Amino acid sequence: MTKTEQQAVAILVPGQFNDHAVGRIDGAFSSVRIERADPSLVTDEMRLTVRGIAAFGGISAALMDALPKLEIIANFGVGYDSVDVRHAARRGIMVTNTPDVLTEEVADTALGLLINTIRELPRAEAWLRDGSWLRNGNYPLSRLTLRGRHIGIFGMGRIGLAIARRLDAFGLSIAYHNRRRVEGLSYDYHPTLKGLAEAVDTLISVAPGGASTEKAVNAEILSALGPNGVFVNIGRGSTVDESALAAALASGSIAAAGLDVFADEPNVPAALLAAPNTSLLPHVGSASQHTRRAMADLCVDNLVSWFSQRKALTPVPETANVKARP
Ligand code: NAP
Ligand code: 8YV
Repeated sequence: MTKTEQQAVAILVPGQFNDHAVGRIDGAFSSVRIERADPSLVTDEMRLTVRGIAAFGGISAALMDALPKLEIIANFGVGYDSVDVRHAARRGIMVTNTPDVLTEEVADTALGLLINTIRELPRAEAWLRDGSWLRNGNYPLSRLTLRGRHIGIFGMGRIGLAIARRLDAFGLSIAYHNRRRVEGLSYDYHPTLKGLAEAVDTLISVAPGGASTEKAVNAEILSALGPNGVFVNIGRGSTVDESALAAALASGSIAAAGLDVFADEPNVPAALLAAPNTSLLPHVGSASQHTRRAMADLCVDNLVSWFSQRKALTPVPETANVKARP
């Protein structure tokens, strides 16, 4: 396909999207904007012309079916649990994501969240800013410490490994749970999440969302961490039973939690907001201008490569065998 032919290819961009990505899509293709990824907003012209989607949020089977010419969904993010990828594979639609370019940023955020949770740094800063230091003296000593902790990583993939590398430098012991042992990795492997939770006092979840991890972190897993236990979630909110987490924090079944992700974003359960032993972030794991630009570039590079070379750069495993139509 020539550059001029490519400029006629219609790419649907639902909802708000990264500005740099939109600029590049506008330059390379013919972009089509709709308010949200809702099949009822698809016009007859879109049905006839849209061959790609640049996706920031969920893409349903119904939206795919409303677009008979759809060939590729380029997801802005490494996690693609909000895209109905099985339906895409059945329909021969390629799905791509943005691995690697965000790994170090998300690992940095995970470490920040872990320290904030354990050493109460956001509360200490609030103490300074609201005049409590002047009025009441020093901020109370933190009940918890990172020293001597045993860390369990649920999801020892790209980001899990980057978190582990950082924790190595902190001198902490590390173990992990995946469905499969990672070849050549010396950290203790636990074939079950329960086994991991029993062996550690600090659980960091960086597992993907989806059916296989839905509410995997439940009351039983949390109580296995023990009363000194800390839970940090930088993966997906759906992996946690949030009611059980709120109950565990309230009863002292675990000591504290740090959360960057929630089951129904941007809604955060009131019990987690009110809990004094939570440190909460609004899903900012990868949210620096630097990293979001790199994600935007990879998202758009996938579209460009698909239409110019007929090959995706970073296909998700479920659609890795999807071939471009002749
Ligand atoms: P990855 O390299 O694919 O790692 C995922 C790991 O999870 C793999 O090691 C996988 O091992 C394990 N896993 C998957 N399903 C599992 C299951 N059912 N039970 C146990 N382990 C399971 O992905 P990544 O690049 O590290 O990203 C991980 C996730 O982080 C993303 O999917 C996304 O949800 C989240 N994320 C969040 C942010 C944020 O802003 N907070 C940013 C980026 C990514 P096995 O296949 O052997 O089980
Ligand atoms: C983004 C993420 O915030 O990559 C992921 O899986 O969760 C984050 O980097 C999100 O994908 C933006 O849509």
